[in-house]
Amino acid sequence: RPPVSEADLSQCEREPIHLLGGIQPHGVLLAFSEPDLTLRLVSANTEAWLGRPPQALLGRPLAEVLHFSSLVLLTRALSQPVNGTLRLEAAGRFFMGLLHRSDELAVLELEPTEADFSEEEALGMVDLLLSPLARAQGPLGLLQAAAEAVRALTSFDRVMVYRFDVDWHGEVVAESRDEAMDGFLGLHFPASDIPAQARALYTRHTLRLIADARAAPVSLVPSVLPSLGRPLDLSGAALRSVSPVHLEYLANMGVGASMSISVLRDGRLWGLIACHHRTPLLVPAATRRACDVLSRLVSLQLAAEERASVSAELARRAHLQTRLVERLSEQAGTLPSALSREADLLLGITGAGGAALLLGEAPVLLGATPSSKDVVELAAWLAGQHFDGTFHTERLGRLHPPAAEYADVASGLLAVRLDAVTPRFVLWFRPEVARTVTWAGNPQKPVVSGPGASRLHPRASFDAWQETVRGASSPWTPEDVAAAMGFRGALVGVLLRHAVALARSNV
Ligand code: BLA
Repeated sequence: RPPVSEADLSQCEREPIHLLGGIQPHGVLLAFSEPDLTLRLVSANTEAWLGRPPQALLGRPLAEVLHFSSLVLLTRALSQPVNGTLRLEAAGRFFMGLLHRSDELAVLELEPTEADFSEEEALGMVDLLLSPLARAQGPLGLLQAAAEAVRALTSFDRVMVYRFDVDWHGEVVAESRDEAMDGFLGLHFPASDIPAQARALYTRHTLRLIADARAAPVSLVPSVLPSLGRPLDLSGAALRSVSPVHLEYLANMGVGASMSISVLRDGRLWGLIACHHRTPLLVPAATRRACDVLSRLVSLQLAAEERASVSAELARRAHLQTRLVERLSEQAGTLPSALSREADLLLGITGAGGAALLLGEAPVLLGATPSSKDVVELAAWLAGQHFDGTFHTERLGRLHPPAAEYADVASGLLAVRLDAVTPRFVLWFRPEVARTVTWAGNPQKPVVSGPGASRLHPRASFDAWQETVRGASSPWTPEDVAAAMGFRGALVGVLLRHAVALARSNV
């Protein structure tokens, strides 16, 4: 395989990965027309698996390949709306058959299979499938249990749960691995590692197995469909061959086999359960289905657990805010000094690293903030911005260039303005996220050289990710913004009471 060049890398998003015109060599593909069941396209490796070369099969009826009883099974499956896996006999051996339709052909993929699962094995599998759901343990505990269950089901050397962020970069949030494998837990990777068309495909087809990352692909015969002038669309084919760029990425990671199971939330790709093995690993079709079911169960449970943890978080913030307002009402002295005594509460309600209060007098700074002078200048700029109640950004430096100087403490800004007339604000700051993430891999590991290789190395990939998030904080969630609004309302109330008390004492 020729090395991947920088030019290939810049084409990443445009590579038509469903039209590469090849399959992985661990099975055979037969495409036939209906209802005549005549073979129209086959993979080039039929002789090895079925004893007849492609030219001897094309134009022939499928009945010449499949055992009669298997043909009956297949015909029945063709009339069903959902196509599962079929145990089929051909050329004197058993295969797992996977059936789907593409480009007006029925596509049958055959994978060699070992003996059927025993009833005990099948029940053991169900136990494993349900094991992550058994304990209520919060979203991260659930994902950790899911990684462990997939590893137990498949025997992969490393199983990770990879969660996408809003900008499609991702983070490894749970991991179960053989001790000899590098750990990736906590590492972030750029969005380009899994390009948009691959993510789209994983949304529709939720399991992807690369059984041998070093194996050469097998071509299809004919390579181009005469009616369409392009290769057969392999979007739905389990055997679909792999982009050479991704194969190089896997090689650089020392991965011999990989499997990814999509985790969807509300029909959207939330993350992947990503599995690695040092050597080739042919995960049987039944085990793959079990993993797919597990991932769907986990995603349902995750939605429930996340709802619970969001409401717990909202309750916690509401509690902090009540305490804060109580303290402010109790405490004598000016409001800013009362607020600065409650710095932890004030930062806690929005999850900020620092805050500034501009209530008319000199700014009061709490936690990690820009300098007083910078804060005054920032407030003057904010006073000229039109916003309704709150203003927030993860990249202040882009909107307000002087802020690039203090991106380390204030890449993120969440601001509330107390009223429309006076420029009084509460500002919350968040640091640049790149500073809050650490590389957990082995920095001594040699980086592979060659064109493209440096960007396709997970270590370099991490550096690239750090580049893309320079000047950005972690995002403000709707809960953070709601908490800021809530605090603004409470603060305005406290200010009013102070003003009334002041007016009374002056009478
Ligand atoms: C696919 N890239 C993937 C997949 C993963 C990753 C999980 C799914 C297929 C699989 O399971 O192997 C990326 N794997 C990771 C990441 C981690 C991991 C981030 O283990 C972190 C721990 N890849 C690149 C670049 C390109 C690229 C620069 O790094 C540009 C061409 C392409 N990645 C690429 C393509 C696929 C892919 C084309 C689709 C492969 C396919 O399904 O055919």
